[in-house]
Amino acid sequence: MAFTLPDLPYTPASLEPHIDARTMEIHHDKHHAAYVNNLNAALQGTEHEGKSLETLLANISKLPPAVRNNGGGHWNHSMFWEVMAPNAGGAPEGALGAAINAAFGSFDEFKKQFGQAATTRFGSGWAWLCVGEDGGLFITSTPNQDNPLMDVAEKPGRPILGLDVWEHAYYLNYQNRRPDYISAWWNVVNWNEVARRFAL
Ligand code: MN3
Repeated sequence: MAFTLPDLPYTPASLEPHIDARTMEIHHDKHHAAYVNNLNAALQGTEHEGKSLETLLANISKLPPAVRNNGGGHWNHSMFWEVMAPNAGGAPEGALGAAINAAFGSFDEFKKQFGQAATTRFGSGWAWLCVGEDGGLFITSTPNQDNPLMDVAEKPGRPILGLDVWEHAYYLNYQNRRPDYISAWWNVVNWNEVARRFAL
């Protein structure tokens, strides 16, 4: 069973003005599609064909770079579309809100630390909110298309929120202003989906 490109769960224009339609179209239809196609090509005819993406990521140190880059790219973007939504933003409530307060002191402090991780990730990569082995939350960032599910991760964990800080995610509208993109992105975070992932 080859991997397939998931549909965007909303129209490309629906995250405007925070993320523009053209960026969403190119990001999903070209970049994410390329990760899926290249991942399938890298696995075709190998003993790893048919394995779950999570299994591949957990053993990524033993797999070729094409699987790491494109398998990470496929997992990361599949999550990214889902943790955003139109008319979203605000602050998480319930168990997730409480866990964020417990880990970071307050929601504002969490946003500050997450924004810092996203801003200071040099070059291309991702910022993550993860659940650790002890069930507590932590923030980390990874280069390129790596993620905390990979056995090569500096800080392994289960990501429940991820922010793409590759230039392709924001350059058309924000050019070099990554911090402006990060500030705007909070307005489209789908906390219901993050809470669902937290509860898994
Ligand atoms: Mn991307």
